[in-house]
Amino acid sequence: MAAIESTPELVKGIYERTRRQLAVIRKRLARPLTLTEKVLFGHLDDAEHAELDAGKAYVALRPDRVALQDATAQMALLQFMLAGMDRAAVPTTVHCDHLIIARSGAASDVARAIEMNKEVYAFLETCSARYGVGFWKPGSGIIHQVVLENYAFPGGMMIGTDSHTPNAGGLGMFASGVGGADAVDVMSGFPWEVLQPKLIGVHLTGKLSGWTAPKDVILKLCEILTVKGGTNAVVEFFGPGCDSISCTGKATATNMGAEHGATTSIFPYDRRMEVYLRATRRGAIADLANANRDLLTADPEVAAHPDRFFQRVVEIDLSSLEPHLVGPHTPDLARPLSKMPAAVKENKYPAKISAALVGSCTNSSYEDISRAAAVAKEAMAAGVKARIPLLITPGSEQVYATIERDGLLQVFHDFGATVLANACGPCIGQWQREEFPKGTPNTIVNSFNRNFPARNDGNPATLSFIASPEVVVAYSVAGTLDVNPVADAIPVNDHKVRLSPPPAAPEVPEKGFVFKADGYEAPPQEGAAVKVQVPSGSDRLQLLEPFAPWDGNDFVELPVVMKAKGKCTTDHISPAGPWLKFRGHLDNISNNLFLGAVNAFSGEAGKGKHPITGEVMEFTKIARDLKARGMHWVAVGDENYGEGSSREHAAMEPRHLGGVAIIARSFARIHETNLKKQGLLPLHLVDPKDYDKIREGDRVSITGLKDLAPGKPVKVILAHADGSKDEIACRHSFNAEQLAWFRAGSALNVLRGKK
Ligand code: MIC
Ligand code: SF4
Repeated sequence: MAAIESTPELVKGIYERTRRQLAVIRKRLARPLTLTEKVLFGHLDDAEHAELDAGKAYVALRPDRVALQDATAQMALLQFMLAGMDRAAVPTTVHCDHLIIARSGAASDVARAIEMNKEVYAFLETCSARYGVGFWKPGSGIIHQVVLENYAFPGGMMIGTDSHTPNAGGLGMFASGVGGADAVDVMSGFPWEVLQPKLIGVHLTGKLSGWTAPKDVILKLCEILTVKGGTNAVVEFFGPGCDSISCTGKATATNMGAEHGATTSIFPYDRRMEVYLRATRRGAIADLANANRDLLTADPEVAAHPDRFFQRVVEIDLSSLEPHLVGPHTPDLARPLSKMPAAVKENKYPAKISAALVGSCTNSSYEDISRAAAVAKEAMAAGVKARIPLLITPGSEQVYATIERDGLLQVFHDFGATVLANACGPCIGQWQREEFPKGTPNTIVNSFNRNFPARNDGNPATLSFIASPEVVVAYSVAGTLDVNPVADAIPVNDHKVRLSPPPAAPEVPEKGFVFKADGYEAPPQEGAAVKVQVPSGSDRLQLLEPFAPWDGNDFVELPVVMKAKGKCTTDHISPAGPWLKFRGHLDNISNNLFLGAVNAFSGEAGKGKHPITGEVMEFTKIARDLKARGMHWVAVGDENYGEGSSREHAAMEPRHLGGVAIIARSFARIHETNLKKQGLLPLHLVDPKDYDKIREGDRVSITGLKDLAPGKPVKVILAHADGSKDEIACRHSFNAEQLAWFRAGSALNVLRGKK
C-alpha cells in the first residue's frame, strides 16, 4: 500500500514529473513561467494536449493529496462509498476538528465531543480504515495546521474539502478548497477538473515590523480585492518582502485567500520554508526542495516584468502597512486600528468588546501564540490582565505540547485566558455562549478568518471583527474599540498602560517542536474486512441514494422558493453551529436550507411566501412541501452567491428538496462547482439588472435544455402573477463533459457509470 505520508520518495517523483512536464510546456508556450504555472502545469493530466487558456479552459489535474475535515468528510465519504472503489487512489487524510464545542476548556470539551459525536467519529474512523485513509482523531488539531506540519511540501498539489485548504500555500503548495464530489473524483483515480485560473501577482516590498503582522497583509489584500476579486484566480506572492514573513505567517496570508475567493494563493520557496521543513522533521524534503529551487520559484523574468505575466499586479509595502481590524459582517471591510474609534462612533458599533478570541486555522501557529503571549506578558508586567474573556485555540497537538513546555500556556492562564481544544471551536459557531442570547448586540474581536453574521455564536447581532493574534490580545486589555490599543495609552482603573510592540517571535521554537501524533491512526494494510459503521435509524448519518437523472424535458413554470438579497454565503444557505451535527444526514440537514438567506421581497431572513398557499413559512418548509407535491423549483441569488465555505450541503440540500436551478448575478467558485456536480443548473444573469425583473409569485421556465451547449446562453421566461411575461438571458459555465453531470443527475452518477 502506498504511504499516506508525503515521503521524500514521493516528493522526488513529483519533482521529476514536474520537470518532464514543464519541458513539454516550455516547448508549447515558449515563454517564461510563473510559479503558479509551474506547479499547475507540472500536475496536468496530459501536458501535451491540455488546452491552456487562463480564465476560459478547464484543466484536468493530478493532485498529490486529498485532505478532508470531519464536517465535510462525512458527505464526501458517503459519496465515495457509492463510487465502488476499494481504496483511495491518492494519499488522503481525515481530520476531526469541526465538531468540538468550546465550553469549559480543552480536556473536558474533547471528552464531551467524543461522547456526543460517537457515531460520526466511528463512521469516519471505520470508513478511513476501510478505504486506506489516514485518520486524525478529535483533539489532534485543525486540519490546515496538521497538514502544514505533516503533509504540505513546496511544489505539491492538494485538494481539500475545506475552503481554507490554501493554507498550505504558505509552504509553496498549490492547495485548493473543493466540495466532496471533487475529492471523490481524485480519490477514485480521476483527475481534478478546474477552470484554469487567471493570475494575480502580489508584490511585497519592505519589511514587517512592530505590531504589523502577516495577518495585516491578507486583511489589506482582502480590502483591495474585495470578497470576489480573487474568483477563478491564483494569488502569487513575490518580491523582497516575502523574506520577512515566516512560513506559518505566509500560511496565514494564503489561508485567508479563501476570503477574496481565489482558487489558491502561493508563496515561492525560500529559506523561511526551509527552516520550517527542518523544524518539522522534514530535512530530506528541504534538501530536495533546495535541489529543485527552479521548479519552486517563478522564472526571473516574472519579477522583472510582472505586468506581462499577471492579469493584475497589487503592490503592498510591508514597511508602511498598519495593523488592521476588519468587519463587521464581511472580511473586506478593513480599517487601520487608528481609524477604529471614529468608525465606532460613526456606525454606532457597540464599543465595549464582549470577548476576544485567538486561534483558528489561520492564526494558531507557534509564532502566533508566542507573539500573543508576549503581549500578555507585557501587560502583566504593567499590572493588568485580560479585562474581558479571552479564549485561545491552539492549532494542533504539536503546537499545544510545545507552548506548554515553553511556559506560554502558563502565561495565558496567569493572564486570565481560557485555553480551548485544538480545534475550530468558536470559529465555526461551536461556542456555547449563554450570556449573550440571540439578538443581543455585542462586539467580539478575533484572529479568525470569517466574520459573516451569526458565524461564531449563532447570534446575528454579534459584530465580529478580525485582527492579528497580538492585536486581539491588546484589545483584551483595552476591552473597548474606543482606544487604539497599540498606539494609545490604555486607561486601566486609575492609571494608564502603554503596550509596546511584541518582539519578533521565533518562527519555530528554539528548543524544537514537541512531536505529538498520538491523535493519528494509520489505516490497516488491508481494509476490505473493516465494516463501515452506519447505524440504521441514526439521525446523524444516512447512506446516500444517487440523485435521479434529468428527464429530458425543459423546466416549465417552476415556482421560486427563495430570492436572496445581498450577501448569501454558504453560512446563509446552510448554517453551521448547531447544524453541524447533521452533516452526515442529508435529509435532516436539509431542514436548515436558506435559514440565513435574506428574502428580497420582505427583508426577513429564512422565510418567504409559499407560492401556492401564500402562507409565510420557512423557505426549507416551502421547498419540502413543493417536493411532496412532486414539483421542482428554482431559487434566486444576488452577487457572489455561495461565497465562503466549501460545504456541498449548500448544493445538495436544494437538490434533495427538488431544486433544479439557481439563478444569480454571480457565483463563488467552489459553490458553483458544487451546484454543477450535484446536478443543478447555476445560471448567471447575463444582464445583472434582470435580477430586478424576478418578482414574488413568478413562475420560471428554463427552455432549450436539450440543446444546452458550452458557451450558449439559456433562455429563461418569467411568468408574472399579473399575467405579463419577461424573457431574460442567462449563461452557464458547463463545458461539454460537465453537461453530462446535469443529464445524469450528478457528477457522481457519471463517475459510477465509468466504473
Ligand atoms: C468554514 O470555515 O466555513 C468551514 C466550516 O471550515 C467550511 C467547511 C464546512 O462548512 O465544513 C469551509 O471553509 O469550507
Ligand atoms: Fe475550522 Fe475556522 Fe479554519 Fe474553517 S476557518 S477550518 S471552521 S478554524
